[in-house]
Amino acid sequence: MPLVFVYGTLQRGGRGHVLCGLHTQSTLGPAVAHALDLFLVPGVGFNFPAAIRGKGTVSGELYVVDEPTLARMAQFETALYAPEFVEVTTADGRFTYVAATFLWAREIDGLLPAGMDAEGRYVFPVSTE
Ligand code: PCA
Repeated sequence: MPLVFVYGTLQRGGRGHVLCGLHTQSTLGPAVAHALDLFLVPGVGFNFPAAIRGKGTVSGELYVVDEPTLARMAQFETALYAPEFVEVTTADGRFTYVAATFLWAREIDGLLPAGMDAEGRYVFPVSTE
């Protein structure tokens, strides 16, 4: 079954998490994705995150999902994002995998750089969205 890294609204507590049924799927827990940069797309009342290939590390969560869940996630992300493979390491640093993730598929002109946590990893905090 597909391994999927989520870093935005699909994270636990985010708007898309239960909607897509991710709460019913197995998780490998918190993880970081490599060689990405993270921006914020300004929205009405909230910003949403946009990761692209880059030099940074992005904090998120890793899931093993079934095909129906993956299909719901792709539908939720719309054509603004495209599924691509990235290297992801579990937060405990023990395991590195290649996982699918939804990268921003549009221009980044006008987007804001996302914030970082104490370890210098880009982070989109779902609790404050
Ligand atoms: N949803 C996807 C990509 C960005 C977003 O807000 C995610 O959580 O990984």
